[in-house]
Amino acid sequence: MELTIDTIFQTVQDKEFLKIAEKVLEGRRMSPEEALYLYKSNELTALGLLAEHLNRQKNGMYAYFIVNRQINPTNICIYQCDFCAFGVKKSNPKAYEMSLEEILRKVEETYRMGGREVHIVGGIPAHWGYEKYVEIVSEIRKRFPEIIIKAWTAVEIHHMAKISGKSYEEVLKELKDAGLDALPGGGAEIFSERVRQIIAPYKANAEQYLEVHRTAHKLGIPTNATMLYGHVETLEERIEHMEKLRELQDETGGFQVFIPLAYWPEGTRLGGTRTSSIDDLKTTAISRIFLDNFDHIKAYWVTLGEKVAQVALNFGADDLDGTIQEEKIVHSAGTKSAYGHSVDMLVKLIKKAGKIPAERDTFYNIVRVYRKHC
Ligand code: V47
Ligand code: SF4
Repeated sequence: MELTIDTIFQTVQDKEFLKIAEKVLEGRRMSPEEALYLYKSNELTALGLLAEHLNRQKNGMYAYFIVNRQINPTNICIYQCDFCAFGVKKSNPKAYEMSLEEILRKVEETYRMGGREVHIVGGIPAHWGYEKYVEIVSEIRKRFPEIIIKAWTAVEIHHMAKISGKSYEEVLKELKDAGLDALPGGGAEIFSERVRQIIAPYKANAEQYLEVHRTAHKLGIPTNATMLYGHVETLEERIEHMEKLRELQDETGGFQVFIPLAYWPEGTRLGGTRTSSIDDLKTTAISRIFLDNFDHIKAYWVTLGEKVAQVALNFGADDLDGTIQEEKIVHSAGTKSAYGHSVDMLVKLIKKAGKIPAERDTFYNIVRVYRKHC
């Protein structure tokens, strides 16, 4: 018997699951109630297959990565979110702040080794003025005209608007003129106000996060979107989060990728336990199916760990993020993944996951494909 998606699905006993799968395979949009059903269903392999089928329609056998570096200029942060072990008060012995020269040295190192992107986010110190954020971008742009600058989360943009008295549009225009190319997706956490009151009551809320991204898209600045899951949120709240992103993407089309971030509890005030691999794979797969208007789903190896990230590349994800070089945020919270990876290692991880490694830029333009013989 020829193995087709139909014959594989014959092994699935759950009639409701099959109805949802059929609907999705016909190209129809899944409802929040159906997404919740998939979370509660135990048909893990069929769920993975369904998500992977949809991923291959969008991305074929490619799995993407980028040669990049994360730079976190400071860990001093006024917001003190309870899930975050990275942001500390200025008086904390672990507090640090990089000088502009230090930041530029890191960018130079990245540029020299063929890096295409710097991903810059950090804590939010009370003593930083608005000009500091603009200066970091403009100095990098002056010295390195070609490097792609993906910098400042919506939370940082909201903060800049607050301290400068400018609108989101004015701040984003000024940053774009200074050399900003894209916004990362951090700061979204979970949009539910109930959850935000518990884990991050002080920083930009859901509406503000979404408005920053809406404004960026309007100005032609592409952005990414994240969801931090596995702490105090319900499954319904995860789906509501994805629904808000799906709605905004329908409106603007400006999101490039969705990044589910698994919560790490070590050293945080919130505490809790790690997510299970089953939850990680279900979340990857359901996001691939639910976010039908997103081209890419990231299996972020830092939060998933390299091994689960490889499996996630067969559960609907198509991107591993990058070489990163120096991840600090999730390492502060206990992740056991590496701090960074070489290109060789990422290529190997992707090949062993059965996919074709495609090196990309920030905008998902392919710059090199690593075929079998490479
Ligand atoms: O917003 C903080 C998360 C995010 C913890 O846009 C934690 O391409 C797990 O957004 N356990 C920052 N996660 C990282 C981020 C990101 C990473 C890679 C690529 C992109 C992109 C964006 O890290 C924060 C928060 O959601 N985070 N603490 C923690 N304990
Ligand atoms: Fe600060 Fe961001 Fe950490 Fe919140 S998540 S404490 S805003 S660094």
